[in-house]
Amino acid sequence: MSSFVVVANRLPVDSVTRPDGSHEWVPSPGGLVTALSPVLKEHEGCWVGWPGTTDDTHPLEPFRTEDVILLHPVSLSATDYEEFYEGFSNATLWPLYHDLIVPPIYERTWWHTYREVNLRFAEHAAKVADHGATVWVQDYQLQLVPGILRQLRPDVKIGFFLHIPFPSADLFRQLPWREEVVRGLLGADVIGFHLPSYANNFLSLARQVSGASGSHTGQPDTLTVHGTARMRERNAIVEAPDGRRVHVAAFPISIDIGSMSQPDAQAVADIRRRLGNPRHLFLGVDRLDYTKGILQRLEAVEQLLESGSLDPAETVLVQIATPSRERIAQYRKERRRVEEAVGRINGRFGQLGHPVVHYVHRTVPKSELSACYAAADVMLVTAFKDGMNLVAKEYAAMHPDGSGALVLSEFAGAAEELPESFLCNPHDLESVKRAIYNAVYTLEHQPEEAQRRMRALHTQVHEHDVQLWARSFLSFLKEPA
Ligand code: GDG
Repeated sequence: MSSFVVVANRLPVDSVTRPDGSHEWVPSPGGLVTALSPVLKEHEGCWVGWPGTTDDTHPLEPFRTEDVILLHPVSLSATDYEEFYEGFSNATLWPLYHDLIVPPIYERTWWHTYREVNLRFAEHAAKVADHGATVWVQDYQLQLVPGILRQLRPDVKIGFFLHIPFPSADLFRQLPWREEVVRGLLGADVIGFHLPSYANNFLSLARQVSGASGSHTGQPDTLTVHGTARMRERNAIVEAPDGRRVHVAAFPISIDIGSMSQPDAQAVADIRRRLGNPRHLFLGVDRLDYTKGILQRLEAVEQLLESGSLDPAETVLVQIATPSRERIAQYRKERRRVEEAVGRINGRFGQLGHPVVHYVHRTVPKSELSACYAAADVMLVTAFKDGMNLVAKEYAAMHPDGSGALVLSEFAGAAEELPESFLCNPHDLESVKRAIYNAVYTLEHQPEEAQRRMRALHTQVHEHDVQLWARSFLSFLKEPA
């Protein structure tokens, strides 16, 4: 039994098959794991999640990796994976929560599987949580867990954090199962979002979905949420149907800057040399997802090349597009469109031995990624909608000397914290082109201004790391202000 339990869709491990066919678990360190490791260690905590494989020949007993964190695997069948993960989580909730960049699919069988899988996660958490334990549930795949866990274990303290945006009430109301999702979330003691605006969206939704007086029919069509659900500064209180006070607050996530080592100057110079020492080196790093605006940034660069604002002989764009959710049709479509654009731009503007766009559709090692960040003159983050966007912060972390420039979408949560970037509206190609052009112009003609901006970005990220994020959430959960 543990006094601190993290519940997340994925366990922080990957299954790797050795050449002899046997398999081992290797840790997959991410910011969340690093931020939570000290707390997990201190409280002999554990992590409940899916190990990432639907192959049930693997034993699903609790295990530890080389690290000391105890992992409790929750199994998913191939059908669960299709309907809960690819279906409801990523073809219903993901597009709905990202403002309908593509149409969400509302499919009742997916919803039923989402409910079943959330029940399974909640039951696991209920089994391993000590009396009075703290349970921290993560993200959109598990929004019903707080509500179920509250019923199973009224003694535990429950926190929930949403890593993606929360849409405006008018969009969310499309969801046929909206009441259940809101009820699920209200099982928590604290519901955390990246930004006050997402929290406000949730609060006005809670008021709208609730109606004034609760359900007359016994059907869960109405939900009683009284009170003054209004964000004051960074937090607010909602009264849940059972009379509990639920705190709603904003905690902008960040990166583990301490674990990011600066690449040596040689590695950075090597990258630039391999790319032909371009005058302007642009970089994009994203999961290949339609929310990230990869195609639009390619088109913006293409038009700048076309108009002569950028010289193809002096320009290189490296686009790392990590494979993501490739069995979902919209992701395959996005990949096709991105790859067509890469081919077209290189066909139009590349020379033999000198493509303009270097496109990588693989996961690159962390050290190489850091070297790319450090080498790039201009980082392009042009998401149509993004909860936060850690890539923008990682780039700033790699430029302590004030070199480089960040082009950043207004629609990424990070824009709220990084106002010294070159902000753009990704829905307006002229705005993206302008931001790219301004970044290049400032670097070349106003180097002091460029340095001032990048230093401010670096300081912001340096002073607000992921450890601060985790500490703020957990201390608020312990003692809401
Ligand atoms: C969700 C929300 C929110 C990418 N390619 C490689 C690689 N990465 C790493 C980056 C970064 C992470 O993946 C991506 O994080 P983002 O925040 O940019 O985006 P999502 O994956 O959509 O994350 C987002 C986040 O949750 C946290 O709450 O900020 O808004 O959508 O760390 O470095 N890492 C390596 N190789 C790659 O090729 N090693």
